[in-house]
Amino acid sequence: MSFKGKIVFITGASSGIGAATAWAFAAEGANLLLAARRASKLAEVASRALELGAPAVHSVQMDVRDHRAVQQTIDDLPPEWAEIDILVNNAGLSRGLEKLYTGRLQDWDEMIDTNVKGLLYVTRAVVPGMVVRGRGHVINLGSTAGELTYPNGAVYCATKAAERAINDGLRQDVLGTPVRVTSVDPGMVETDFSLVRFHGDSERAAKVYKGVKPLSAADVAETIVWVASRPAHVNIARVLMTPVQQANSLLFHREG
Ligand code: 8X3
Repeated sequence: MSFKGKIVFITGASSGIGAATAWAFAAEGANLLLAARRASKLAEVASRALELGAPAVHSVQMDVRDHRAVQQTIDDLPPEWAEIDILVNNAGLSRGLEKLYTGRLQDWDEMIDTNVKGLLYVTRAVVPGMVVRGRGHVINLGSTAGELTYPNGAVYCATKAAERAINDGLRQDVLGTPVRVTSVDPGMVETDFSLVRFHGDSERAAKVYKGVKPLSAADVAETIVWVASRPAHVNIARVLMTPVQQANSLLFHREG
């Protein structure tokens, strides 16, 4: 399948898996609609995407937590960008790693508002157009955390369990249309994920990856492009992927 002439909309595109996904689709010749809160970071991702072969890139500053802004962004798209073919619901984060009964409410709100409500808002704004046009693919970013809850991570894990339910629910609700729905669920990926989780504590973040060769953002991006490039009648429901040194969200083999 060729991505030439296709519009790929990626949320959380300013860094990590979102940026890597933009670059992977750029190399396949897709047109990229990129969204994130940080406009300057987004501009850097966009210029690299053009260098890598994207014929056109359109960037929008958008916070997925703001449902009015999300709907407005979609409603205001220039006509040549309005017909989104592939939506990559990537925006998401973790905040904090501590016992549920001592967790920070602010951290919980941030995760739930972004990972669950933001995912819903963007999906609600984009999928009606896909159904009307009779084409489209929604690719949601899940996690091993949605499959198996780990200690001190209940709320983050709950958001990814919710992503799994939403992904499976959407696939049932678009049945009878050609729209495809996929969840890509990585385990440990080396991005700013842990730095964000630990509120910028880089020493603590580095320990997460100690003795393990994690997945790269590019590994995940490659998988996203793969699910999107299956023939139109093939729907990959879910891809669970980890480093070889990780069996699930609880079990690792660490060197040294
Ligand atoms: C990221 C994987 O195990 O750090 O979703 O929660 S984990």
